[in-house]
Amino acid sequence: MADILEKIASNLYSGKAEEVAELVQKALDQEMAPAEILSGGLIAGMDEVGRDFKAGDLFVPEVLIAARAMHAGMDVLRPLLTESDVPSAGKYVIGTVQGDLHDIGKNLVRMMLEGAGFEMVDLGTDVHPDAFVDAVREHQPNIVGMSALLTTTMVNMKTTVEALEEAGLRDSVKIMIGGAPVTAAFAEEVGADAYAPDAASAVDLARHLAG
Ligand code: B12
Repeated sequence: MADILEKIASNLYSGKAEEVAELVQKALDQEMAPAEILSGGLIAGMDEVGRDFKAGDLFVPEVLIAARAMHAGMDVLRPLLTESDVPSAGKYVIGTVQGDLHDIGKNLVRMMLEGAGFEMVDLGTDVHPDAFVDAVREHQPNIVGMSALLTTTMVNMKTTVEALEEAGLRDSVKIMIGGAPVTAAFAEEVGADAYAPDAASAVDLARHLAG
């Protein structure tokens, strides 16, 4: 069992998208739980990519190819993570903040929230504060979620909170933030309502905030 997770991780590391998708399907056929495949295979592989990228052993093109393989694996899991007949748990607008192109974590959070019954509006990456404001005005969500992976773009979470305040919309939504460099203390500092360290706790938190 663990062997297949290692294979998923190592194929993801090498950017073999087709193989990753096939292995994820194989793990599912062996009745492995989607959450286990996600954390023990896909996320474990991406963690290794992150470590070697940081150490200078991998470069942006390799990381991009690994990210594509991660998405291929996530595509296989998506129907299972989002399969549910539960009534809407609320509306949720999500996006990666301005200047930031990282979307793997955001997409995972979106998938898990979809699975928990939230109606998701995904604004994508590099989202300008005004685009968050427009989306809140248009969709009137219960919650807005922002993702940032760079220390240089985290500040745009504050800018977005301020833009919502200026538009008179701050009190109409709860704001959740996340991403590797983000902390609970930072959430407080920028005036967000909450922080979640991963997709599973994002679901618990969203249920709590929307309830
Ligand atoms: C993949 C990757 C890329 C890919 C992104 C592809 C894509 N489609 O996303 C590419 C190659 C494009 C890239 C580019 C760059 N990257 Co990059 N990248 C990474 C890497 C290796 C993995 C990130 C990832 O996907 N992790 C896996 C996911 C599942 O984890 P996650 O994002 O943290 O998400 C989880 C939680 O944080 C949380 N969460 C996330 N979002 C949200 C939102 C909400 C609302 C909530 C509640 C929770 C939540 O839940 C998620 C699931 O559990 C990291 C290293 C790392 N270990 O983080 C570097 C890293 C983030 N990148 C880094 C850098 C420097 C860059 C570049 C500047 C490199 C360059 N010189 O060009 C560019 C910047 C581009 C830009 N403008 O954004 C640095 C950032 C350093 C810093 N202190 O700011 C890192 C940390 C690598 C490093 N150690 O040096 N990168």
